[in-house]
Amino acid sequence: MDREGLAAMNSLVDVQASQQSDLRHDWSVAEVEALFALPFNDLIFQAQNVHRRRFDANEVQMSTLLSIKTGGCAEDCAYCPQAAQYQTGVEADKLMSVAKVVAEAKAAKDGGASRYCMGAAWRELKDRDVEAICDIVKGVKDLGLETCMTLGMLTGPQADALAGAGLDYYNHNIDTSPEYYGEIITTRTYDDRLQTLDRVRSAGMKVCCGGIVGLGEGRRDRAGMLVTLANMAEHPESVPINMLVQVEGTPLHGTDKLEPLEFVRTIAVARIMMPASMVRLSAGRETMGDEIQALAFLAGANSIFCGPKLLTTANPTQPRDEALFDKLGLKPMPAHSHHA
Ligand code: SAM
Ligand code: DTB
Ligand code: SF4
Repeated sequence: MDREGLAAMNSLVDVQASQQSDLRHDWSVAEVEALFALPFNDLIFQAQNVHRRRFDANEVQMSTLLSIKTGGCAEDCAYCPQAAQYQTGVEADKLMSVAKVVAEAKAAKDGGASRYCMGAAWRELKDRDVEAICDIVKGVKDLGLETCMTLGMLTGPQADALAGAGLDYYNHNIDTSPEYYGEIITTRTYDDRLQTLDRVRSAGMKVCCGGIVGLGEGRRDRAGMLVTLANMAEHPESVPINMLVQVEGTPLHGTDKLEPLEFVRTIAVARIMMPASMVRLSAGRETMGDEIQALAFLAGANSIFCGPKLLTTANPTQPRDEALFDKLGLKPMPAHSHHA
């Protein structure tokens, strides 16, 4: 290598090293509350700066969701229309066939999705379903899509089996702060969640982990949730920030709505704390105006769920999202270019 080549290489190594060193894992809740309390313009400016160091600020990664096993869930998550004990009108269904899932995934790919996320309303994955789930992963991967699954709690060997089948991401949300968790779910603990996340990491899969705001939690809980995420040994590669979709029949239906600009602040703080992660403007877009979505992108969100349905509730249709992207000059992020 000539001298210029070596200099260029060294400066690249320096940039990479300085980018690594700005990934912190020692946040305190008080410090994060101080970020939340910044003047709005200062917070958004800081988040944009962090975002632009690693990402093209006009690119948004698109994932599509499919519920491969709907309803009848044994857990009591107070936000969830799929919990068996709430009367929400969601019918319990069996696990979808491999052929049906692959056909749905192909349609999503044709619609521009780069990642296919499949969710099951299970408390935990059962060993008897592992083979069918692995076949689904292989079928969707063969289409050239990235794969993500969310199936509830996993044992170590189950996580290894999913990784072996080629599953790229596992989604498992911590939902809220450790202090507020017991108000929302009583059938499992925060530690159960963290244990599954450890198993996903140990198996070598990428982690998709985030939470929900608008559950009636306080700002301190939003800060506490982000501290849990950012203080993990490695930041989750993907951080979905969901705005509660209020569903009639769930205990949280009728909860005071979160102020939309507080939602934008949560995205901005997540971006600042986890600069290299994909931050997803997740559930809740259906009832959000273009203005709040535009602010969320400005605050550093760079991923969305596209397609007319999340798991059981509505999401903006493709024409509506295309119109939004046109207005904002946004473009879909190409597959496999997501990691800063
Ligand atoms: N049963 C598995 C589990 O809970 O891990 C996977 C499916 S579960 C429906 C996936 C995630 O969706 C939950 O962790 C929660 O964060 C989110 N979610 C569920 N219902 C929601 C709602 N009404 N509004 C916003 N997010 C919701
Ligand atoms: C995530 O954080 N949000 C998605 C996905 N991961 C699985 C689910 C949102 C579900 C919203 C309610 C519903 O449609 O049932
Ligand atoms: Fe079940 Fe997941 Fe819904 Fe909780 S969020 S009730 S675990 S489907």
